[in-house]
Amino acid sequence: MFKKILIANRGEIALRIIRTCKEMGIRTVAVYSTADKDSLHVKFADEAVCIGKPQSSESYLNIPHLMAAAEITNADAIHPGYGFLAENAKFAEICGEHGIKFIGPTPDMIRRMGDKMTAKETMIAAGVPVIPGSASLLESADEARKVAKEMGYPVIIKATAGGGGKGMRVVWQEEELENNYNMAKNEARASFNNDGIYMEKFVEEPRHIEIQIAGDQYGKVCHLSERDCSIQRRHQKLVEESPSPFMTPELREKMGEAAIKAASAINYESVGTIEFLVDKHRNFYFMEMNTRIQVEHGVTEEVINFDLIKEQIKIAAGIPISGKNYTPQMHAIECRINAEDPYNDFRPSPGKITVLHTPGGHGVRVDSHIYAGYVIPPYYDSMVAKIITIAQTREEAINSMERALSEFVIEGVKTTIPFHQQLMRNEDFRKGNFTTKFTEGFKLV
Ligand code: MV4
Repeated sequence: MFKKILIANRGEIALRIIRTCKEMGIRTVAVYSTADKDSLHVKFADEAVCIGKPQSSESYLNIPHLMAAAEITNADAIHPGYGFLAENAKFAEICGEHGIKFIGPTPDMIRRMGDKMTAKETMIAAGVPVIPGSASLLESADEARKVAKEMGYPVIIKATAGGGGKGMRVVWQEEELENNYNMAKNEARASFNNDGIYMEKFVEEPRHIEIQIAGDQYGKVCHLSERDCSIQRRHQKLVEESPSPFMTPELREKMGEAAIKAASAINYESVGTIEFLVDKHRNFYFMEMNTRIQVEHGVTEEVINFDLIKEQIKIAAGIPISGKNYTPQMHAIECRINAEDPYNDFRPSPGKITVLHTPGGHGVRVDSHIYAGYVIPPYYDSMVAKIITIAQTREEAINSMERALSEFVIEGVKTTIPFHQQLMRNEDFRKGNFTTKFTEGFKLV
């Protein structure tokens, strides 16, 4: 087992990783930018190294600074958390070259899933259902027109280097195709320095349901059930839950097996997530694979009573997984609390937290790095806390969330708590009657 892990991240996920390391008897190294010198991850780690200026490019994304911090502290592994360098194949490669274990998949696995068309081709070869569309990258607007005509409109054009919703264009009729083709290609070139684009049939009002998987270094892969992440706004998840209110035992079995096939196709090692789009007939299609621990991993941890960070570290250390699949035994819902003004287009609201009271009690988990007097810097993600409530039934978990949200006091900055309070009272949400379009029609009062 590793003796000392450097955590190449900040905020709540850095704390989350430190917690598991402490329980496993592993020493921890925090890294921090000058904007984060008073952060909890710096205080809770065994050692801390300043790696640069506030801008991420000067600190949390700066590979030479991170490698120097790992070398001077003698860390034998690096945990990247999520975001920042978590899905950077080059970084994983450099860690390896320095004899430091990157806690995650190999650079090759990151690359193969990072390019979306390559990932899709891999899934087709493995027999995982994918959304009908172009068999490879589009060569011309003419080809795009042909593919669209065969499938029928609406269609969606996606950037192969995109993901997470960046650089997508929905086309409703042939007259709009050429223009959208050119715009998508130019956007992809400008954003990703890669103008590869492909086309799919546009699935209207789908659900986003993802399967957590784990694979070890010996070729064994298992699934750890699903999360429903359909409640999103501008491709930012706001609420996640498990089990999905749309799930059936048969669908879980099928999606679980497809997810295992998907991960096995690349001999995946580490924890990861297979994202699916699910249509109203419960047809499901591979969308993307996330080769990292995700923000919403805690939802799965609570419904199957399992420490995913511990599993991720054990896999990286070469310990085999049990190989059994999991079914949710509880219901868990997570609300992401962001320092944003939900009444003002979710505009970021950084600044000093003057008053803080965090909820607690039965069936409530709060993962957060904030404290009274903490100053939320403007440079990074605006998420300040995740509340997870856990209960026997979905209705009880929602009631518990309403109660927990009512106890949460954060003064000094605006937060998304009012949004979540109104969502928890929404009739359609309570009925489990929602798709990825839900927040577009949601009016905050
Ligand atoms: C789609 C789609 C409909 N049809 N692909 C958004 C993020 C990226 N992972 C892919 N996304 C979508 N791809 C086809 N063929 C709709 C979306 C989509 C979406 C997906 C999941 C969750 C929220 C979403 C919001 C808007 C669009």
